[in-house]
Amino acid sequence: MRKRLILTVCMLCLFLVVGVLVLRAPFATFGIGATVDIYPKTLNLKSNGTFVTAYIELPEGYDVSDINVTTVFLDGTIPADLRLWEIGDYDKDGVPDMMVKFDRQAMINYIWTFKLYHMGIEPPSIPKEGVEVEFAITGSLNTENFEGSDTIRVVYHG
Ligand SMILES: [Ca+2]
Repeated sequence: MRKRLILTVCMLCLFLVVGVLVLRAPFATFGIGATVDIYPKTLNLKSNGTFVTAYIELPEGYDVSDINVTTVFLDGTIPADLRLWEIGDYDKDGVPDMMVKFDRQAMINYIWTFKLYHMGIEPPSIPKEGVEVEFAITGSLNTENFEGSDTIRVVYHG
């Protein structure tokens, strides 16, 4: 009788723990909604530029200078350059933003391999007007994560 009671209590605890984990999961992965602006708005896959720039703004109550730049990634794959970040207000809207830079050639390789390939586009078949590609930028500040995304046009001109 006692054994059954203990077993029941254990089962209830297990359901509780699993329930909490399931409910928490979506919040844990989503994090703070950031506003992200990626430049250039049109990226030529044949260009020899060095960097792609992104500006990150956080909602009220969060400070971009708390962002740990070593945690900032484009699509969870390409790390932000650790030397070239800067806090400013590029769009002059009174909300501070963090500028980060990503290696352009690494990004171009990533676009061919993981973006266009999955859209069924291969080098010769990229449309003349280009394609819209969305990128997510994620990172953390203190103990929280943020995530934001932006869409840019990708072209392939000689
Ligand atoms: Ca701003």
